[in-house]
Amino acid sequence: MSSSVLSDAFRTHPLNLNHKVVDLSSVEILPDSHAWTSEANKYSSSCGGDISRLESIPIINLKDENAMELIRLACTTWGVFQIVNHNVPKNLVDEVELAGEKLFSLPMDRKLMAERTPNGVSGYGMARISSFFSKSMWSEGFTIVGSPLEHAAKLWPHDYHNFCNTIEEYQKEMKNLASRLMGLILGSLGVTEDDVKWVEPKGELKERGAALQLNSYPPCPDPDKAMGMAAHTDSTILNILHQSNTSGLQVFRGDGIGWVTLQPHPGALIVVIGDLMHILSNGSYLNALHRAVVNQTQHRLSVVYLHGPPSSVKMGPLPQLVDSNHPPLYRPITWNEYLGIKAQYFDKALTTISLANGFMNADDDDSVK
Ligand SMILES: O=C(O)CCC(=O)C(=O)O
Repeated sequence: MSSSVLSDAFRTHPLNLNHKVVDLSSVEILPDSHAWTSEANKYSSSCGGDISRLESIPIINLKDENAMELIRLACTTWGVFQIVNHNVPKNLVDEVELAGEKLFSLPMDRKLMAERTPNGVSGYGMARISSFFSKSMWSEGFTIVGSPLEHAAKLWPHDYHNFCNTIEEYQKEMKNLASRLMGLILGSLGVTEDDVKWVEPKGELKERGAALQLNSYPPCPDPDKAMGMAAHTDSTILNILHQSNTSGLQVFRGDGIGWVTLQPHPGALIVVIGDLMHILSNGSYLNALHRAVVNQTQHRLSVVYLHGPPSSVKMGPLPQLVDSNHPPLYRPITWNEYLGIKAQYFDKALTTISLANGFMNADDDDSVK
């Protein structure tokens, strides 16, 4: 089900096909197509504001008895936090990173055999958000929705089992961790999982709104002018991100602090609050604006688990968080509809469903499940 949700939204708003996949490992001079300047785009690194060295993103021990309160604080000030003692085996995280390295180091003609089609969601290609920008990003990606088998068999016709086993094992661990995080995050909002039954529907991974995204950022000849992944918020409830031991992920603090680099912390996973959790929390939890920058010498890799809701559920601010002093800030919406709006309006998507703007269709007043 999740694959059809994602495909439908992208099929309605196809990718900008002007972006060609370029073999970045063989490029010695930054081509104009990849040169971001402040004039060219407000999302480029050269005009992104200060990089703060004074602030650091919270690291939360999930075994800490105050974990819920710390999560609340992190979600209201950052919209992102790192977690340790999360129970995901270190060797599995190492294996998934190695699987990603093996994939991205394949020759380009082999990777293109598993290329994502303009109408598809799974497979090899550029960052999904590329279609919103006139400049190309200095990265390549591989998206897995459901089983990795079809594409893995194209990449390694005789030897795809190890890759598939590792990915499937990691997907299972991420699904469990996402459920645990949902319990903690909802708890930190004063809501129980029983209040929000749709959060944990029974069913297989393939029926749920989830995807795994591998991102690769090769060394770049002119990193100050390039952008690994342009600034965006995630269209999910939350994402769980592992980054290899090279920094590059930056989070924007809107309260005058600017861009803050998320330094790799041994054994930590990063939790990024997405647009849908921002809506559920009635605006109190921040959907982190983040981007990935590149460097001249080191290859960087990230593995991102995207956790979304079941496709058919209309969700809006949780009723427990709404009263006469806290009117609902957004109209209820399904994930499918939201992905379509995001594909069209990108950073303005939330504004189009904001009730503060008086924007509301006659058929949009269903109560939240
Ligand atoms: O690679 C990173 O650190 C960022 C990835 C990301 O933001 C994404 O996949 O949405």
